Amino acid sequence: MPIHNTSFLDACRGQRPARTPVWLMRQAGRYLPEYRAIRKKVSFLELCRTPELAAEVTVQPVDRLGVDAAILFSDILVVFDAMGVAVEFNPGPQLPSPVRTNADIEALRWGDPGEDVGYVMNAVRACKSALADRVPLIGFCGAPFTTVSYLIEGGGSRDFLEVKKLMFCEPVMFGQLMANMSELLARYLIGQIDAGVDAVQIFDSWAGAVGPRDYETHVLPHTIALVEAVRAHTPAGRDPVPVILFARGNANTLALTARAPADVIGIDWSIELDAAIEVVGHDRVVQGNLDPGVLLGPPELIQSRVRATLADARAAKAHVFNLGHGISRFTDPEHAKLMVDTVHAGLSEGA
Ligand code: 1CP
Repeated sequence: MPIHNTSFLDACRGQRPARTPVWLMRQAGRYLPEYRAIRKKVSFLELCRTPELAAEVTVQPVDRLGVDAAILFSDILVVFDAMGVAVEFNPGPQLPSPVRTNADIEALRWGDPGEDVGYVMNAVRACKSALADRVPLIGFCGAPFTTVSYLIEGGGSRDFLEVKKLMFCEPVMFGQLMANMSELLARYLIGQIDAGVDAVQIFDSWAGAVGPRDYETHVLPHTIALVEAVRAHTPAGRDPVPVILFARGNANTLALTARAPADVIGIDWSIELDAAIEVVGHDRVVQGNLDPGVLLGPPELIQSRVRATLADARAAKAHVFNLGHGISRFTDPEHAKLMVDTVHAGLSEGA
């Protein structure tokens, strides 16, 4: 069955649909009472590993907010199941045994995501069936650097000193780890595509942890390899799926990020969207970039900031409206709905 609402996929492919498509990073989650109700009964990992429940929370924001795309409910770190690396969520991720030494790295398994993380592929199928082609489904993974950062730091980090120690003291080993991760993530995303996702997003949430020179040398080549491997894959009987690359943290590295041949460049909220478009080029499709904190403000402010972002986006080839990072758990769902409705209302002629 063809998808009914194609505005998101049309924009990803460089067209300007009648209404600007919109979805929110982290749109399924703790700001929604219906999500909290399910989380009272099951742990986060059980939720990720139970396809019917993952599908239920994936559809929740589509029902409540009327967004133009759904994103698979999962986490960037479940891919560690293909590597024999344990991870706990309380609620942020924690690794009981972070990977730091040569011996740790040599002990890593580079498994088969289709099998070892088969519950994600089953969740994709359950989501597609629950969505019944109302809107497209986005699959995702972490970028090699963000994923490797969690592996080495063992959780979130302020200064990323363990990652930098390995990167600067053992650059060859670090490069090999990044290359292996990039290949694993490519197989993981291709598995999601073959299971049915309509687009994929690569989250480089910690790209801003390194300076531009180190980003260019140690990080970006592996991100580009991942984007290229995924874009080279054409699922049987379907069009190639668009790839969105979202690298957070540093407007200074945006020009470098834009070298990646992603169909859509995600923009974080640290730069105004018109300035970001100057950097990435008017021939690119952009996604973003309302500060998620704006949704904690009053309704009039939300509306005016949404309109300002829509006006800025006119300089791009096409635009997918989104936040400039994940929605805060303290957001009033009514404010998220107002954001979506204001995007859909668009700008009046000449505004
Ligand atoms: O208690 C709970 O319910 C757990 C909270 C939670 C949730 C709802 C975590 C733990 N992960 C998720 C879901 C999740 N994670 C999604 C769901 C789909 C959607 O968008 O609706 C997605 C896309 C992610 C991706 C993710 N996980 C990223 C990249 C995006 C970003 O926000 O930068 C990162 C960095 C993670 C790691 C992670 N997992 C969980 C948390 C709280 C974090 C981040 C913070 C940290 O490092 O402590």
